Amino acid sequence: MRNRALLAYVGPKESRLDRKLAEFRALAEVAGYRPAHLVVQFGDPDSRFYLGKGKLEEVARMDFDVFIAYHGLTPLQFYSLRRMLGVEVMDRVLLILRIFEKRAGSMESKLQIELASLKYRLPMVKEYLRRAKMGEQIGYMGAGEYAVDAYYRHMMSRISHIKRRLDKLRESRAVLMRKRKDFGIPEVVLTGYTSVGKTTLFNRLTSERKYVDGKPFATLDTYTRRISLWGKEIVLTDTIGFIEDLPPVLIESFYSTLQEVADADLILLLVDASDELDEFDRELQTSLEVLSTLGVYRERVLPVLSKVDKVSMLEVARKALVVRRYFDLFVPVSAVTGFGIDTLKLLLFWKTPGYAIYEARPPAGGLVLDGKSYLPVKISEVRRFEAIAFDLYTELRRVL
Ligand SMILES: Nc1nc2c(ncn2[C@@H]2O[C@H](COP(=O)(O)OP(=O)(O)OP(=O)(O)O)[C@@H](O)[C@H]2O)c(=O)[nH]1
Ligand SMILES: [Mg+2]
Repeated sequence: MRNRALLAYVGPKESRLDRKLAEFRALAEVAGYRPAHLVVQFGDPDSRFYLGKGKLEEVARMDFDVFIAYHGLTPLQFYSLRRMLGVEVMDRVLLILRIFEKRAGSMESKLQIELASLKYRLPMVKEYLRRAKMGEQIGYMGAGEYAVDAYYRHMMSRISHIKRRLDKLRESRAVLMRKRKDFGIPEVVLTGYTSVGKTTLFNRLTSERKYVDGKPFATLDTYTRRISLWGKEIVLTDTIGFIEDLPPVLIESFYSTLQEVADADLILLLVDASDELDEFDRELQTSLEVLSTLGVYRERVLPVLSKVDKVSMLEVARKALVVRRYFDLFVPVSAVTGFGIDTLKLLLFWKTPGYAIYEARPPAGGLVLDGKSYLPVKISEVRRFEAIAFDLYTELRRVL
């Protein structure tokens, strides 16, 4: 198989570079490549070849089938590298798009990905066309000027066709969402960095068996399920994960689905409690940035510390301090052991609007939360229920 990849990074020396490169490598693997070489060069990327002259000569002697740059390449860089190296040239954006292409399930996400890919490749094709017009032998995908020109026009018409179809699909989804809102069913969405455990938690809360793995972008489609909490119906949605340095073209076309999701009543923001402290902080910040791009304000966000089974309580408390810089309230959970799930359910009940029930009875034998039993209580008023949820939460915070 011709899938040996050379991964190239040209940029500043930073403390978190190892992490970035590990994520880069994971992305390449998920896309189906075998990372054979990693070339790192500190400094500014070369405007023509991305790599500096010396490094480029070194690379030209290496054996690989595809060149993948960490940063987004300019049309000129694509063109020059391809001519120089004679292999397929990609960047991180195309890599992410390749993963999306492989994994997209629904018609809507397929169209969104194709749109993003067309938009991203358009300037490159333009560059080839410009050079062909100047009389250069371009050889884009083995084609001459006429074929590239035809391809360019095909891309343009495909873009407008996809846009129209997406508008229609979105309209029908918006109608569905308005209907749910009319019925007063609150909407809750799970968001957060890729691999934080959104789908695992979704499965736990809904008894679903959606696909989970430890690699980036396991989930691409938004899934929605209805759950019942002490008689109160809630619609829960699982979403695509965030990633650092998300290419704007992807935010634009793909995340418009998230935009609708962002209109939810409550947004659960998962952060992985088992990550190193600085990593944890970065993930929280990246997620908050994406959410603010989508126009989500913090009042509607409930932070969830995931995977707490992997670390000590002391460690969880350290992470909690970081979260408290941004939020007053948070809930630690483990979707694997079930720790904190009951508290999360109470908070979901408590923090979503449209209380429809005025009486809720805890299960016989009392309410069991995180392995502790609470006295059976009869709740005849929602306000009182809120107070209990709050007491339990305060108790948990005291323990932590
Ligand atoms: N120990 C532990 N592992 C967990 C927990 N939740 C999820 N995981 C693991 O973390 C990895 C990622 O889980 P997913 O649920 O796929 O994460 P996600 O946020 O949906 O990821 P994307 O869909 O890629 O954005 C998997 O290997 C899970 O088994 C948890 O509470 N504890
Ligand atoms: Mg997922």
